[in-house]
Amino acid sequence: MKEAYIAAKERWASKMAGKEKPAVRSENRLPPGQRQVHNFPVLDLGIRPEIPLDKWELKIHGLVDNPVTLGWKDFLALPQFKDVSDFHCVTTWSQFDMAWEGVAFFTIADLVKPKAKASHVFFKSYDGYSTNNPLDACMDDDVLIAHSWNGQPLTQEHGGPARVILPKRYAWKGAKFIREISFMDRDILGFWEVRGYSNTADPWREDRFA
Ligand SMILES: Nc1nc2c(c(=O)[nH]1)N[C@H]1C(S)=C(S)[C@@H](COP(=O)(O)O)O[C@H]1N2
Ligand SMILES: [Mo]
Repeated sequence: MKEAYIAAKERWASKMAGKEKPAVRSENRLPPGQRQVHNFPVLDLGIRPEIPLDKWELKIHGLVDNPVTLGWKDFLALPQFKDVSDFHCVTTWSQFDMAWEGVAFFTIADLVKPKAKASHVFFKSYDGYSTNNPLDACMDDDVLIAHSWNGQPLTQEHGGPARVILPKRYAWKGAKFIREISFMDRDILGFWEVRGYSNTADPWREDRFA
């Protein structure tokens, strides 16, 4: 696990330095049971909260040495990260080459300094949504809190001001309208996870439902 972490952090560092070559993507990018779309469907709970940027806050706390609450300017002042990844929704659509910009999860972790016993992360959103992930899954080179997509600020329907992107999991594992990130020493289930969705959510193994 330590080796996987170091390898991921190395890949991330080379992306941050702008040294990453264009990603060589496999021929077989479509996970089983998925179909490629070229639009960007919207999936939400029917609530699209309106959060003025001067009221927006991201609280990051729990088992960390340095809990913080970021305002919008604080968030934009953190090192910025751009990455391109594929997006897989459990309702069987996938979209390739999504260009995200925001703050890498590695940067968030370096800022708050998770304690050794932190093993899971719980995400809460402004629309009442929540989701959970193992810390290891968050510490990958393609995980970020995005404020822009394809060069434009995230629209409200797609989770603006900011949303979590976790490309290696089904998209419900990435919270739109992100409000709070809690580091924990146990796993608690989020909105869809308590409603029968898989907790692992790996598109390549079709972990759709628990
Ligand atoms: N806050 C919040 N985040 C959310 C959701 C939601 O309803 N509320 N839906 C999830 C689901 S099921 C998917 S597929 C993606 C959809 O993102 P999109 O609407 O930008 O396509 O967001 C995920 N994150
Ligand atoms: Mo979804």
